[in-house]
Amino acid sequence: MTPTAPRIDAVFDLDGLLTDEELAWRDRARAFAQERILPVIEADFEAKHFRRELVRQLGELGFLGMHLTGYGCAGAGAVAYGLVCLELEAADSGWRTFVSVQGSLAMSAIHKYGSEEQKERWLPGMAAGELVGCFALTEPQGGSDPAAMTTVARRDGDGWVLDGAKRWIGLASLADVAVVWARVEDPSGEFGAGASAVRGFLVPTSTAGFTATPIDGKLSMRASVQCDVVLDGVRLPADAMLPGASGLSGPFGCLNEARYGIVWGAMGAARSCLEAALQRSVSREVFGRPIGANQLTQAKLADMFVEVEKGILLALHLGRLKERGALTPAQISVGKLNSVREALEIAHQARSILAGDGITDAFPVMRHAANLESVRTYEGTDEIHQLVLGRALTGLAAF
Ligand code: TGC
Repeated sequence: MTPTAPRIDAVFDLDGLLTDEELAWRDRARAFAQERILPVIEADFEAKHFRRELVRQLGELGFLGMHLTGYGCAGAGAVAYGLVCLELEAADSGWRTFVSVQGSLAMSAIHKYGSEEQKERWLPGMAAGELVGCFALTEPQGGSDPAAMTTVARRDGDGWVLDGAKRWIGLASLADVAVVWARVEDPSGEFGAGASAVRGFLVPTSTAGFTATPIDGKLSMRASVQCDVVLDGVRLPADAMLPGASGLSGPFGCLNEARYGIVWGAMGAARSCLEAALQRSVSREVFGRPIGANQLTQAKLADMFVEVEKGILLALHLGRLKERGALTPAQISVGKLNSVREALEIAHQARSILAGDGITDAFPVMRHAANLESVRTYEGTDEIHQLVLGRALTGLAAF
C-alpha cells in the first residue's frame, strides 16, 4: 500500500452540515488563500510585509463586513463568515485578523451604532476594500480592563477634542478611519448615563493630532500591522460621535463579533498544522518506516484530529445559534478559549512530529504557533474568558 495523507475534512462529513451557499463562500476563501496568500506568506512573514494590494480583492470577493446587511455588504450568514475566517487563518492569522478588524470591529461598530450619514459615508467604501478601518480600544497599560480607559473626549464648542493613547491597534497606520473609544467628560450627563461614559468616535486618520506608528520587533503576526496610536488634541465635529453606543457595552458588542470569528479562524490554523504533520508522518521515514506507522505518532495525530473536529463542530453550533440571534457572550467565551488553546496545542504537537524541520519555514507550523500567541492574547486572553465563564457558572465576578 502506498502511504498517502488523507483529506481530514473527508473523514468527518462536515460538508454535509453546510448549505451550498456556505460551501461556495468557503471555496472562494480557500481559493483566495491558496492562490494569493500561501505563495507569498513565508516571505511576507520574514520581511514583516503586509500586502495592501490584496485588500481590494478581499472587497471584490465580498469578505469585508460580509455578515452585515446593506451599504454594499454581502448579508451572508454567520456560518458562511466563520468558514471564510477559517480558510483565511489556515493561510495566516494576519489575514483573518485583517478581515476581523475591518469587518467585525470597525464596520460592525459603524453598522451597529452609527447614524445613517456615518453608515453611508464609510461602509460602502470599507465593504469594497477602498477604505480601511481600525478599532482603537486597547490602551498602553493593557487590554483586559477597558473600564480603566484614560483617553478622554472633551466638549469644545459644538465639537470634541480627543486626547490619549492606544496600543496594539490593528491596521491603524493603513486606516482611513479609526473607531476611537474615549471617556467623555460629561458632567451634565448629556452624552451618557454617567458623568464619564465611554463613547465611540469616528476619526478620519488624516485629522491633525492623530498619529499611528507600526509596532516593530514582533515575532508574531509579522505579515500584518499593529500600531501605537497617539491622539493629541484631535478636533472633531459634533457628528463624529457614534450615536448608538453609550458605555462599554458598545465596544464589547463589537468584540463579540470578532471573538466569534476567532472561534472559527483558530481552527483553520489548527487544521493547517494537522495537515502538515499528517503529510510528513507518511513521507518521513525513521527506523525504516514512516513515522506515522508508530503508535506514539498516531496517538498525537488522533488527538489533534479529535480537537480540530470538535472545535469546528463547536464553531458550527455557535454559528447556528448566532444566526438564530441566540448566541450569548459566555458561549462565545467557550468557543474563543477552546479554539485558540487547542489550536496552540495542535501547533506544538505538529512541530514535534516534524522534528527539526518543524522549526523552519518549510512548514507553516512555527508561523501558526507564533501567530496564535497573539490570537490567544487579543480579544480577551484565556484568563479573561475563564473569568467570564467562572462568573457565568458561579454568579460571582472575580475581576
Ligand atoms: P463591565 O465593565 O461591568 O460591563 C460593562 C458593560 O458591558 C457589558 N458587557 C458586554 N456587552 C456585550 N457583550 C459582552 N461580551 C459584554 N461584556 C460586558 C456589561 O453588561 C455592561 O453593560 P451595562 O449596560 O450594564 O453598562 O464589564 P464586565 O464586568 O461585564 O466585564 C469585565 C471583563 C473583564 C469581562 C471585560 O472587561 C472584558 O471582556 N475584558 C477583555 C477586553 C478585551 O477583550 N480586550 C482586548 C481588546 S482586543 C481589541 O481591542 C482589538 S484587537 C484587534 C486589533 O486591533 O488588531
